[in-house]
Amino acid sequence: MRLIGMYDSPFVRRVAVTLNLLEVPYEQSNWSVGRDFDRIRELNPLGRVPTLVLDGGEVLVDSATILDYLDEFVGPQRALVPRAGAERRRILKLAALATGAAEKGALQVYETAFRPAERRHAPWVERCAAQMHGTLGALERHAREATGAWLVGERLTQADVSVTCAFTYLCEAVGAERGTHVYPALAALATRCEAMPAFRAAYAAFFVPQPPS
Ligand SMILES: N[C@@H](CCC(=O)N[C@@H](CS)C(=O)NCC(=O)O)C(=O)O
Repeated sequence: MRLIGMYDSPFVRRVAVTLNLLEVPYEQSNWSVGRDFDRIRELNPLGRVPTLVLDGGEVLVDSATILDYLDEFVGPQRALVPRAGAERRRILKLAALATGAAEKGALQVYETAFRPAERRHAPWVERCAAQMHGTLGALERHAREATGAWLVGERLTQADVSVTCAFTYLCEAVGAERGTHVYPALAALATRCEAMPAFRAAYAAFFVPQPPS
């Protein structure tokens, strides 16, 4: 398998961490959505990462679709999301909230990376920031109230992976958390996860995307 995209993207990273946790071998093409826009579009008409190229040449797009495939690939005993039931719904909801918050963070980054200063619209950025913080607040409450060893139950799931990848990105790229006091339960989860080899092997410091020249 070949994973297209850089590890400073929370969407690419949750796929890479999942591949590592599930011990699925893969190659990474460290392509940037700015610099390598054209060749990403040859594989994925959206010009987005992550894009996953399977060994037979089939191309999968969008991190949620890719993660669903990886769970199917390793089978239900090792999957990071159960096939059915209340735990599945809770994990998918937390993962969707986390990636939604990451999308709102990315929109704030793009406003400065891709839009000229005179075209920026402060109310739009404020709206994105409010959505991001509202969602991080909801995730923080969930993390505080979790009764098991992890966000959902006693084993690490896709909720922990996605929340950690989104939270680390939002702290580094958008300054979502100024010190551990704002979202302490999320910070504790991220510290725990980021110490794991599967996360460490798929980390890159955030790099501001450059528009194609
Ligand atoms: N919903 C998508 C979001 C992926 C996404 O937004 N990726 C960013 C990189 S962080 C990207 O490709 N941005 C370039 C663009 O949308 O033009 C997913 O989960 O895979």
